[in-house]
Formats: sequence, structure tokens, C-alpha cells
Amino acid sequence: MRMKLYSAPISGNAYKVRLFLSLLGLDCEVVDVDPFGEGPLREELRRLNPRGQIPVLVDGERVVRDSQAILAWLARAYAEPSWLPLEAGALARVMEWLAVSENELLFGLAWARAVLRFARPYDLEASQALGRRGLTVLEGRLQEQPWLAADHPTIADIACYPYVALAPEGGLALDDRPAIRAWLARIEALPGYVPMEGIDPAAR
Ligand SMILES: N[C@@H](CCC(=O)N[C@@H](CS)C(=O)NCC(=O)O)C(=O)O
Repeated sequence: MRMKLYSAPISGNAYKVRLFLSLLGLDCEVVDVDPFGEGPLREELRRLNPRGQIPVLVDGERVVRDSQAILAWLARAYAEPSWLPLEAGALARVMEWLAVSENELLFGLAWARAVLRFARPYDLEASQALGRRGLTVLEGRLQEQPWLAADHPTIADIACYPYVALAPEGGLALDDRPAIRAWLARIEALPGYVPMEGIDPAAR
């Protein structure tokens, strides 16, 4: 049975999954749901995910909620093991960056973008300050090595990529972050890369 992804074109969290599916060459039906609207699709989404959030992946009998969890599922079910290594130290390193993606990048970069692009009622200054802290952590790491969690791409890179690439939409320029810009370009050069509306490598 074909996998089904509950997604939205504006969602960086859903895009993480669409990007990884494309890098892996996996076929999937994409159903667009307005994450802030109502209607039958939103009801269907709530039945699948009590948190009411996208993305949700339905893979046969399995329902996987949360972008990080979906990346982990796809990596272990369908991908080369290097995308999510299981050796204790390597796994812990990937988890460290998934945590950054869920904290500084989501509540910082993504929320700043949500205020400026979608008029969401978050604190812009606080979101930008947190997002800036996340960018500084990433810049430091990427000055040391080309990928976040290993000497090759892992799901940590895919999890962090969207909201970093979208940071300018939240009022956070990447001009003074050369290591981040080089890392974005490395991800964009991976075979199977697909873009998202709002991500503009030419404007960087
Ligand atoms: N930790 C979740 C966050 C997902 C999330 O924030 N989804 C947003 C769209 S990007 C959403 O569905 N918001 C609607 C809501 O929270 O009611 C993940 O990574 O999947």
C-alpha cells in the first residue's frame, strides 16, 4: 500500500519529510491539510494525531506522528543505516541535533517566520533571539565539520535544514554565517533534493 503523508506546502516540518522521501526515492501520496483551519481533513488528522499537528505519515498499519519520528522511521525502515547510525555515541550525536531542531530552530526560527509570514501570535523578539542562538550553535559546529552529526549526512541535517534555510523569512539573515550557507548548499546538491516555496538559494 502507498504511504500517505499529511502535509502542508507552508510547513517546514512537513517539508523535512517530503525532502527525505525524495532523497530516498520513495513514493508517497501527499495530502495537504491547513494546520490552522478546520474541516473534514483536519478532523481526519486529529483522529490520527491527538496533537492535531502535521506531519503525520501513514505507512500500512503504522501511523507515525512528528517530523523527527517520521525521519527516524524512514531511515531505519527504508534507508542506508548511515542516515541514522545505531552505535551509542553516533546515535546520541544525531539526537543532540534533533533536539536543537525541536528547540532553538522550531521555537526560534520557525516561530519568527510564523509571526512575519503568517501573523501567528508569538513573541517575535524572543523567537528571533532563540533562533539566533540556534544559528550560532550551528555555525560553530559547521566550521568544524561539513555535516552536523557525523562525517556524512544524517537525519539530523535533514531535520535542521528547512527552518535554517527559511530563516530570512523570520527576519534572520544568513549573510554572516558562511559555514551554514556552505552546508545548505551541500544539502541542496544531494541527489533527489526538492525545494520548498520560500527557500531561495539564489538570494543567499
Ligand atoms: N514537533 C512537531 C511540530 C509539528 C508542528 O509544529 N506542526 C505545525 C505545522 S508546521 C502544526 O501542525 N500546527 C498546528 C497546531 O499546532 O495546531 C514536528 O516536528 O512534527
